[in-house]
Amino acid sequence: MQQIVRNHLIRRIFSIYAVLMSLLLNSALAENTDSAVTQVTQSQNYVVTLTPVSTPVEVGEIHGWTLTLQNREGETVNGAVIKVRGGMPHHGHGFPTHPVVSGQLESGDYLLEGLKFSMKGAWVIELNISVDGTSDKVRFNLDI
Ligand SMILES: [Cu+2]
Repeated sequence: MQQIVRNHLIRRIFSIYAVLMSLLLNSALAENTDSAVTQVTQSQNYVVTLTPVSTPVEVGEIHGWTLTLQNREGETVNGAVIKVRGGMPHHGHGFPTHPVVSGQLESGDYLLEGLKFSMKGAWVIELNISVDGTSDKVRFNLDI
């Protein structure tokens, strides 16, 4: 009788463990997709999505982001020149590094390199996007 009770307990503990593990896995996956951020540019020419190359985005580490640039029809925009600015407006300082958009990847995405958040808090990333001599701007507010 005791053996049956013990087996039942063990099975119960394992099923609780399995449920907990799947919850943890799901929240990790959700976190991954949540870290991508999308904004429409000021003049509404483009839709820009920033996705960290790896998560979590740690304070004090240099990391890269992929930048997806699409027009209003959802088509990839090629040959854009993208300048990066930003910092912490509430603290009156910029980035501790000089992040750049180095070029376009084979996938059509752009790579934003050298970004570092030197402390926790509210950060802003501003992108100036020039395509064939026409410029547009977009601003991302990130809570790091
Ligand atoms: Cu600061």
